[in-house]
Formats: sequence, C-alpha cells, structure tokens
Amino acid sequence: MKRFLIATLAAATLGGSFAAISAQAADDIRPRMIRFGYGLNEDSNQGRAAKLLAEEVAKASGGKLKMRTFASASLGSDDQMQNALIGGAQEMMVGSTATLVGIAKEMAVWDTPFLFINEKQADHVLDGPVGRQVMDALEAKGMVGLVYWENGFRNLTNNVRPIEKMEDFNGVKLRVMPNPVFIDTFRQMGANAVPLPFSELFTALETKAVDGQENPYNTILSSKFYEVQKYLSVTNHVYSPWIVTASKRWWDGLSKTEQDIIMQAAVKARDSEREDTRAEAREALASIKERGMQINEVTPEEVARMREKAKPAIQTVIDTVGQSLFDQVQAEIEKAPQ
Ligand code: TK8
Repeated sequence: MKRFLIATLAAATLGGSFAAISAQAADDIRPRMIRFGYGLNEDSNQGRAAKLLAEEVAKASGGKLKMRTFASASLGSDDQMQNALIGGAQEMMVGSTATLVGIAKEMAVWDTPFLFINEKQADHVLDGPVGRQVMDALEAKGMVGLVYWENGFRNLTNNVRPIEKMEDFNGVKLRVMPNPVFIDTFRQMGANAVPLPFSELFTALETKAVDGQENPYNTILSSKFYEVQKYLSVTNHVYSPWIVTASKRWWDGLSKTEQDIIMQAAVKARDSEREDTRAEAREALASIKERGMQINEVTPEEVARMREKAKPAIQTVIDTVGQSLFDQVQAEIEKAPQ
C-alpha cells in the first residue's frame, strides 16, 4: 500500500511537471504574424537587411513567427509607422532615429552635426550603454528599441550648383528630415530647409518642389536620386543611424523565448547590414558618377567653416537632450577604438 502510494505520488508529480513543461513549450513560441515596415525599397541595404531579419526569425522559430516585410513606406512614413507601433496596429519597423525625436527627445543626440568621424565611433557608442540608454527612452512612449542599423554618413545632392563653400547653400531649397536639429543645421548654413517625410522625397525632387536633399551614398543610389539630381557634394556632415523598433504593447505580450529570437535575429541582421552598407558605400560613388552625377569633395577648410556655423545647432541638441547625455556621448566617443 505504502509502495503503491509512493509510486502514485511520484507519477502524479512527474506527470504534473511534464504537463507544465509541455504547456510551457507550446506557449513559448506561438504562431504569430509580424508586420515589419520600412521606408526604402527592397533593393536597398535596408531592404536586404529586412529580408535577412525575416528569414532569421522564421528559422529560429521553426516557422512559427512569420515576419512580413513592407518596403517603400507602403505601411506609411516613419512617423505614421511609429504611431501605428505605439497604438499596437503594427508590430515592427526600421527607420531613422531622426524621425523619433518628437517621441523621445533623447534621440536628437544622434543628429549632432559632425558627431562621429568614422564608423568605429558610431558602432562603439551606439552598441554601448549610452546607445542603449537612448533607446530605452522609447519605452515610456510605447515603443521598444532593439538595435541600431547603419544608414550612414550623409552627403548633399541638389540641382542648383555644386556646394563647394557655405555660401553655395544660399537660396537652395533643401529637403531635410522632419526634425528640429536638421532644420536648424541647414538654416544656419543658409539653405532654405524644408522638412518632408522620406516617402515624399523622390516626387518632390522630380517636380522640383525642392532643389536638393541629403542622404548617404547608398540611398542616393538605391532610391535613384541620380535620375533627378545633378550635383553631389561630399560633406559627411552627420552619421545617421537607423533603429529597429517594436510596438511595446505587442512586445510585452511575447514570451521571453519569442523576444530572444527576435532580438538575436535583429543583432544578426545588424552585423550583416553594416557590412553590406559599408561595402556598398565604397563602390557607390563610382556608380553614382557613372550614372551622370557631378561629384565634388568639399575641402577640409570649408567643412571646418560649416562645423563652426553649425555650432548653434549643437546648442539646440544640448538644450533638447540635456548637457549630461551630450557629455556621456562625448565620453564614449573618446573610448572608441582608433
Ligand atoms: C527611410 C528614412 C531615410 C532617411 C531620410 O525611411 O528620411 O532621409 O535617411 O533613411 O529613414
């Protein structure tokens, strides 16, 4: 009798824990549809990384987590998608940090003109504790920041004249990202800065609603701006990160296993995206030239003048994000590998 009781008890306990484990396993990864939106087209560095991300998520979840990618702002501009994430109507996206400043002011620190001088600095700061801290500011606003991808160093294109010196900005109607620091920076330079979402940019250039814009080589190439722009002036005036984000409302409902799968895939996609972006950027200038754009390098002396002129915009960043965060970023830059 005693032996029987023990055996029954043991079976019950074992059975119980088995039931708990299998229920847990089934619960860990549920079939889910993830809508992932982005602004550039499928043939861009952004598009290639989004595709890889979707593949990695599918692979790691045994096909249960299905990520559908939506290119070319087909789910909306960066702004519209951000609001969809906050409301829970869309799960994930990748876009410019610059378009998030209205949601989390800390993001403005990345818009500091001439902040990073090379990619090593960018990687070190963005992937380090300060990068994480800035991302985490999104949580209180209903978004979760996962990782930074590379958009890249921005350069100018326009149809009026090559920008060789600061005075060449005069009267140029320049599209900038809808962001106070960008508007401020280019107004200081003397341009007529017009904020516009990226999704409206090609048409605005084509119809001559604006004369120019600024973006990394990769985007000038993949978005075919060379079809509607004559001059490209190399300034590298700011490094632009992209950020992969999720709806917090949705993210909080995921199991830890599901969150880990998505996070690890986002990191994998980040590393490959940075490599891809850098390799493409190295070849891009030659391709752009072949396609007929006239390219000029702005001299270091003129870049120095632009830096000087951009100082009030740096003060705008400090006023927006606070001196302490600004200083922390500077300190992290100091620690970056040479
Ligand atoms: C794409 C944008 C783009 C950015 C811009 O959605 O708006 O100029 O550089 O990459 O985020």
